[in-house]
Amino acid sequence: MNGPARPRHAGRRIGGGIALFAAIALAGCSTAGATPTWTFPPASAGAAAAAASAAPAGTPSPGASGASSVSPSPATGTGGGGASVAAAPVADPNAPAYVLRDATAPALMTGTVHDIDMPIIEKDITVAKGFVVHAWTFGGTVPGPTIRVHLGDTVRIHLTNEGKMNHSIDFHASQTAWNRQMVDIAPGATFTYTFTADYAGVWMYHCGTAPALLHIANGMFGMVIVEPKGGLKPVDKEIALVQSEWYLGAQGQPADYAKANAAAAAPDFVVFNGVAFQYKDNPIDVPVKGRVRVFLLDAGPNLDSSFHVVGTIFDSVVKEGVALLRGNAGGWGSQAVDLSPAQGAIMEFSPQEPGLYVMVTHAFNLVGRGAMGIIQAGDGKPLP
Ligand SMILES: [Cu+2]
Repeated sequence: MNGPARPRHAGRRIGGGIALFAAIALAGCSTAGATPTWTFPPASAGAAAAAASAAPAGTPSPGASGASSVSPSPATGTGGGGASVAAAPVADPNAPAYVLRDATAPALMTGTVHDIDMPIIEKDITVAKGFVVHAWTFGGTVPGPTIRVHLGDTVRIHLTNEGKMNHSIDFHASQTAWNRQMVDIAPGATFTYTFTADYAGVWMYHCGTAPALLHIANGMFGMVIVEPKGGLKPVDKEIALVQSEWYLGAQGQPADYAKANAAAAAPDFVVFNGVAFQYKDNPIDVPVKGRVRVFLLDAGPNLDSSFHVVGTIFDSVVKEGVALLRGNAGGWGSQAVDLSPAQGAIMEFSPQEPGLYVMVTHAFNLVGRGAMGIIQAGDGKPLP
């Protein structure tokens, strides 16, 4: 379950997944109704401190990319500009453990018309061990819930702004006027954004309220998957990943606008699905020689992704509507898929032997900042 977005009809569940993830050696699982929520066990302060200090080599202290190395840019948008860069926080050993997000892609929604409740919620989220952001969210999670529909479906998103400031939403899968539907929603107000899924792909949605940079940097983004005509073929494992950056303010505060707005982006963390290194700590299980499909969105707000899975080759890639097809006559394959902010892709590969396959953005200055995870084929043990 990716978040508390509340579909209004049975069977139109958001963020549901297949049960393969159950095999992962996680320490804690609680259930709320029918939707499992995976979390780490509540760590004692000492354990949390140990975990924070045990971060892998290369894990940045936010101080390393903090105030001294970032020059705030002049304000070019509305609001927030020109502020000095916040003092970089240090890891808080008492910060709550992060909530693991199931990387399993949600199931295709049933039916052709979808009513989805998506409350806008401002809340504290642990984005890396020891670091808490007062995030602004769609549905209470960062990223917001992943929505997966058929080509041609009608999607109605019912938003209620439970926060303290204006927010809005912009679905890249839609074709609509900015000043009709991407409007500010005041605190306490509701708004329904309606679109038809006219084109297949992996699409971004995000808050567009000024400064949009800050609203995206503070967590307001998510993924829409529109399946192509005829649907996607079943595979053994589907993974949905959103790459994004965190530009930390003080502990427990929103992202730092001046830091996010710097011309030379220097994020504290670059993450898959909102949390640094969560899939390094909790590898994603796939079957040996099974087919694996990855839905990837680069939410930015600023940096590109170069997605690569060490030891595999993508035999099928659809990036922004351009396809490399499995079994093509020339025998072509792909090693890394480049996505600029707001671009999406679907990649497929098959791990050819048991063992561990590291997924990264191949911009290696960002790998040590959290954009790294492990895909485990079989029991993870390499062949002798
Ligand atoms: Cu917003």
